Order: sequence, then structure tokens, then C-alpha cells
Amino acid sequence: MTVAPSDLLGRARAGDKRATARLLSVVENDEPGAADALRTLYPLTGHAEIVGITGPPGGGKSTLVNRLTGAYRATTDRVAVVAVDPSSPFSGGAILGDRIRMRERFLDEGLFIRSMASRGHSGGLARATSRIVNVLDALGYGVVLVETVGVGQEEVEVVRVADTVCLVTVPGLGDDIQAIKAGVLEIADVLVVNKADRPGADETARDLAQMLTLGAPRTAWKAPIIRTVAATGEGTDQLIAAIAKHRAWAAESGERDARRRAAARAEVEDLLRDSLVRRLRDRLGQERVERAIARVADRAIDPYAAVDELLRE
Ligand SMILES: Nc1nc2c(ncn2[C@@H]2O[C@H](COP(=O)(O)OP(=O)(O)OP(=O)(O)O)[C@@H](O)[C@H]2O)c(=O)[nH]1
Ligand SMILES: [Mg+2]
Repeated sequence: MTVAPSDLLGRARAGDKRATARLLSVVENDEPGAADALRTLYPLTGHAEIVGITGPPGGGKSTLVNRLTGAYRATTDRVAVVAVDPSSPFSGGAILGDRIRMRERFLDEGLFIRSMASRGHSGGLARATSRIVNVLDALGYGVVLVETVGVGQEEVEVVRVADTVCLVTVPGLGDDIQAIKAGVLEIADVLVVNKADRPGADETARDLAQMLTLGAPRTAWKAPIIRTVAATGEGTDQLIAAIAKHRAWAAESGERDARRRAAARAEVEDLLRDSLVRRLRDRLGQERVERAIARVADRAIDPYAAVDELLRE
């Protein structure tokens, strides 16, 4: 049975988890009704605290997220977790592990957990994630945790939806620390050395601190380095305090507004681009566009000339 999105919306806003899940699918896959739902919900967004948790596979992100949800739930009515690609090829079996660890939380009415596959989103994964986070925000989730395996550019884009980004590393990363250096370190607001029960946590913290001094600082914020043992919960309070401190700084310094503006710009420009291409295609006729594409493929004309020609018509 299919349910009209407007009906879904009402039930989701009343706190119905099944309706919420269905609504998120509509929005995630850009199904009919998605734009209308987002239009209705958008004015209600902007209240949630959005926390990104990223880092190399197997670092303990899900275990940490589980700890954080427990702590946030003590003070927040509704907490949501969005796990992007929990079945990354780097860590087969993670889904099962996550499920078992999350089971104790399934009974919690105030916690909503959503998994997202990383492939097959129209307009890209980052856009789909941002739509989902917006819906959860509008539905009254006070804290939304976004977990993603941060090894590539796309994951970095995903975690940009967050107000505060936590990068989770572990002792003894060795050469992997180079990969972090190249990508996600620049966007990390809080650095976490998880599995601090293992040897080498001090060295890793030192390495990170040193790496931080290398790049030119983007803002006045100095990312703190927090040690945690997600397995036992040690350090969770310090991590939450660091996230809260960053949030306060971001609000005060204008960083939050700058990020929101960048996100709004990306969203509007994306939609604008889509809409312009669609209109142009309608105006010119799909056939003409296809003909130009075929000529480019045949090397009869270069892509720039093809675009010039189409725009001139
Ligand atoms: N020793 C130790 N092990 C931990 C700690 N935190 C997590 N682990 C273990 O590390 C393994 C991976 O934990 P996950 O929470 O699934 O890691 P993840 O980063 O979410 O993994 P992916 O989502 O697959 O990238 C599990 O076996 C955890 O029990 C910790 O603080 N200390
Ligand atoms: Mg995980």
C-alpha cells in the first residue's frame, strides 16, 4: 500500500517511526512527493545539533556513536543516527556488529536509526544525506549524528552537513595517517583518538597535534584532541564537552552561519543547475541534445563547441 506523502508527513511529525522511515525513503530516493515534503518541512529546520563522526574503517565510530546517543538521550527527547554505508567493503560484517550493539537502543522510543547505502542516489550521496538530515531536524530530532567512513572525497562532502565534525582515529595508524592528512583533517573540528586502551595512544595524539600545526589554520578554532575508549565509555563526557564547546564557538564566531550559507548555496546552485538543464532540454528537444552528444562521441565536434552551439540555438 502506498501512502500519500502529506499523510506520511502528519504521522511522522506525530512521532510515528514507521511513517518517519517511509518519509525518509521518499526523500532519500527523490520519489514523487519529495520536493513537496521538503518544502513543507524546510521552515522547521535549523534547530538540530548535527554532529558528524568520520574516520578510517573499524576505528570504533559506531561504538562511539552508541555511547554518544546514550549520553545525548539523557538530555534530549529525540536523537537520530544516520549511518552512511555501514557495509563498507573495508569492513564486512559491520552491519551485523552494528545491529547487535544497537539492539539495546532499539527499544528506546526517542532514538531513531537510519542506514543509508552509499550508492545510487540521484544528485549524489551528499545531497541525499543533507535531505535526510533536514527531515530529521524538522521532525524535532534535537541531535542528529551522522556516521560515515571517511576515506574519500565523497565522504568528506557527506560529513559537511554537520555543524561539528569529529574525526576518529586509533593508535598505531602508521601510514594511514598520511591518508587522513590529505583529506579529512582540514574539516575536523574535534579529533578523537579512540581505542585509547591500546598502546600508542600518546604517540598518535602527538602525531595529530603535530599535523595540526603544519597546515595554515582556516579559522581561529583549534581542534582539541580527545582520547576515548568507546568500548567502555571512557572519554565520552569529554567528547561531548568538546562538541558543545565547538558549537558555542561556531555560533559566536560566525562559523556556523558561514557553513549554513555554504550549504544553502550548494543546494540552491544544484537545483538551479538541474532546473536549467531540464528547461534547456525541453526547449531544444531531447533529440537535438542527443544529436550533439553523438557528434561529440564521433569526434566530429568537441564538447565545448557542442555546448556553444546548443546555447546559441
Ligand atoms: N580495544 C578497543 N576496541 C574498540 C573500542 N571501540 C571499538 N572497539 C572495537 O573495534 C571494532 C570496530 O568497532 P566499530 O564501532 O564497528 O567501528 P566503526 O568505525 O564503526 O567501523 P566501520 O563502520 O566498519 O568503519 C569492534 O570490534 C569494537 O568492539 C575501544 O575503545 N577499544
Ligand atoms: Mg560503523
